[in-house]
Amino acid sequence: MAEAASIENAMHRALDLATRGPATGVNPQVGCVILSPDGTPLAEGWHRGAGTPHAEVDALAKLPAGAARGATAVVTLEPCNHTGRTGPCAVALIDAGIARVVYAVADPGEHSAGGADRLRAAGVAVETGVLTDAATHLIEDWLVAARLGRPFVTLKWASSLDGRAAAADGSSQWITGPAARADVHRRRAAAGAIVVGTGTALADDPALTARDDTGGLLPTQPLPVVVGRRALPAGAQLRRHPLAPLFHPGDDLPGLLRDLRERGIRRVFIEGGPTLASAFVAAGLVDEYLVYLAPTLLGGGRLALGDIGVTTIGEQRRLQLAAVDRLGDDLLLTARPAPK
Ligand code: AOF
Ligand code: ZN
Repeated sequence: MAEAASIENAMHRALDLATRGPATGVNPQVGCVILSPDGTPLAEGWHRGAGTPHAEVDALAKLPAGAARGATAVVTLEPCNHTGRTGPCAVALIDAGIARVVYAVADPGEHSAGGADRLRAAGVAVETGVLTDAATHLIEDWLVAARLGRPFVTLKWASSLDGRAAAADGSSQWITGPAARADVHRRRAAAGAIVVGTGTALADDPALTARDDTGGLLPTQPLPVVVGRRALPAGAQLRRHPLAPLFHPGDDLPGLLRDLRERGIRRVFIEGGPTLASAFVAAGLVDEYLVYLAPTLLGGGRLALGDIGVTTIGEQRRLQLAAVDRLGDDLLLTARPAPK
């Protein structure tokens, strides 16, 4: 039987293969490696997006009939159990005579889940827990959509070392340096939408475009979304965004996120201000926090967040630190809600 080290190597390879597929659209990125019983790679496959074969079927198709008998399939996502645009991968693996399946992440899909049970029922050895964190990270936006029916939400702010997001007079440009700003623009381009409140839209007159360091537009632009009831002036920069801004007058943030998901948006970037950011935090709708921390002091200016429903220490929102990166003279802290 293929040993743990060759299984882990194959999962690393399957993760690489998965990234060849599209990171947008309704389907996840999935990769698969088929190993002979002694651990030699026999075939590789990956998913190329909705309507095309799944990774397991893509890999099996590269083998002559009978060649997968007794083999191990290493796949980044639990093989599916449904007939959608393609047949169930669990059945394709069983029919090919696969003896063992190792997958990294369970499929939470309403219709597709249950592949592991189906494989076990057919006598296939099924294991999980290999590179699960990396595989989860790769498809985190798709997993949030499958579990919660909404896009993955990133909340970003920049603050001074004393935790201020603006000076006492409200001015906030610029706290961080060029490397941190370039990082924000790259992340804007990778998001489907950028959301701001009308307070920020009126006070800062942001363009909400994703730009390179010469000010040119990056090839993909997020949909600008403005939440609140106040109208923007005709001359606002946002009115010149290449995509017509979406105006959302209500406080119904889950409704807004559902609407964005229905438009095919998988990642949303919340850029403030403090009222909107606090509302997302209070509603438990933030999946990832990006805090750009600049070595400067603003004493007395406003904070990044206001009321998030925490009044006593026992109610604090504990986060997990996922990464610390230095960007020029600034730090980027990436944090996620602590698992419950
Ligand atoms: C797998 N392997 O490579 C992928 C899976 O509409 P369909 O038929 O393409 O099914 C899409 C669902 O199948 C998707 O929501 C997810 O649950 C699963 N994706 N499963 O076994 C794959 N891409
Ligand atoms: Zn499948």
